[in-house]
Amino acid sequence: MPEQTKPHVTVLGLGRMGAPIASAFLNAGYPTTVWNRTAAKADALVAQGAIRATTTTEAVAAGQLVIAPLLDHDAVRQALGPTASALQGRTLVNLANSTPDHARELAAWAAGHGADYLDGAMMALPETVATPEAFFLYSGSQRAFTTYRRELEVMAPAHYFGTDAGSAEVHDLALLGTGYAALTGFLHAAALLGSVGTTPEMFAPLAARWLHGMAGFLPELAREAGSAAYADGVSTVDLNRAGVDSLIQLSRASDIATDVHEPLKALLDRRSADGHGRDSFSSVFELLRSRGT
Ligand code: FVH
Repeated sequence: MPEQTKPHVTVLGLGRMGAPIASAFLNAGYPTTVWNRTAAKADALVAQGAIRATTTTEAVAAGQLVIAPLLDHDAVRQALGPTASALQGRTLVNLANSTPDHARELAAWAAGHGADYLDGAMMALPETVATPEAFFLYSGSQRAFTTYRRELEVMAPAHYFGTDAGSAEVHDLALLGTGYAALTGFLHAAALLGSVGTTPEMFAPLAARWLHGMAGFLPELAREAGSAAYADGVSTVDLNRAGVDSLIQLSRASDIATDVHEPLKALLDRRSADGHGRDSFSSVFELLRSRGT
């Protein structure tokens, strides 16, 4: 694509995520305007070729595509509040972490001021921006996603979850929940291993290898939960109930908190008591899913 056909991009917020995002657009040859509440954070980007805006209104007016990797919902409202009249005809991509309802509220607010709105969630660390390791989730205006997909992919591979602006945040929270369970499990294990002299640093590579293997188990888990077919699983409720029970007993004996695994034990106990001990482990899904689905 010739340079002159690239849309002008504005990046509002140059924190740990915003700075590498703005830098990625500059590296990709996009005319880029930047704004940050603490103005000095723009200096390095201006040296790289970015245009400095001194107000958010000036920043929004400069860009057809306005990307906001700000701290949170309040920061977005405070930064964008004064810019309402400049938003007409722009596409706003809100990358701040927020709730689905906040995303929907902003979508309605942006639409009320004549802007297309995409809500985004960044599944990335600052150093992985603009690498294939990162991926960003989007929902909201289909037109915005289609029109600016190439620009969105400058930041990270882009996944679209439909026109409900809150949907990207729901998927973001679902992924965070998956990660929290694994990471909390790791911290519990590291505490447990302290009693036999294995440090967290020594354990981390082993845990990473195990989690990699566990990830390979996800398609089977998904197939079973998706079709409610739990009869042929190789790893049953009762088998895992015994495993989790041993883990809790060892934790108690080692004076380590059992808070991480007690809830799982309670779910497995319930499944077993309900006569599903020989079903696959994945049948715990029946206790977690909404009764309405
Ligand atoms: N950092 C991470 O590892 C994670 C990776 C996954 C995604 N999260 C979310 O990304 C959003 C931005 O996070 P961040 O790490 O870039 O955050 P900071 O480095 O703290 O930068 C925050 C920027 O927001 C500006 N800001 C804060 N409050 C206001 C306000 N009231 N008005 C205007 N701007 C505001 C702040 O400005 P300043 O402090 O430099 O003046 C920064 O530009 C976030 O949702 C993560 O959950 C990050």
